[in-house]
Amino acid sequence: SHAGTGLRIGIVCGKFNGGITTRLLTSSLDVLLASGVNAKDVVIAWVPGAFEVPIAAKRFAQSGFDAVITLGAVIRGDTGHYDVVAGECARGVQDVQIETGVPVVFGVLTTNTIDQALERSLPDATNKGRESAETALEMVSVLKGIASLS
Ligand code: INI
Repeated sequence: SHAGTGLRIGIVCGKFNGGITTRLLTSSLDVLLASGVNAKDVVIAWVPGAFEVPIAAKRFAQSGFDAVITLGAVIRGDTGHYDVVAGECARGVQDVQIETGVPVVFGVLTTNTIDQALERSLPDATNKGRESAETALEMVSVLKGIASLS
């Protein structure tokens, strides 16, 4: 597939639970590069945790990137404020894509246990980072298709 040729993609990746988020990032990059995105056109911003994801995503969306992929891992077992961190991250990410019109993909795992997070970041087709990169490419294409009708 050459769906990614010429695209600039921003990736926001949480450092919190970095062992998991790195697995998501690796799979995301695999998909992007295989689709024809040039490595120099992929910019990665590491943020402390999921709560900081939306503001970095917004900066990418305002800076000419074609799509933004957000990657993180919020694990309920680890935190008393799981619902706040996960909820605010999701809300912020959706706000950014609606406000800017740039697709911002939610590749933030929200799980009850570390085992569930590990399962969703295996190096196979079920990896959430892989799925997120595929969604980013698909949404760029969908939005271009809609724009071409007008
Ligand atoms: N951030 C995460 O990305 N995942 C978590 O599981 C998590 N927990 O467990 O608290 C987490 N907290 C940090 C948060 O995202 C912010 O970095 C912090 O609150 C500073 O704003």
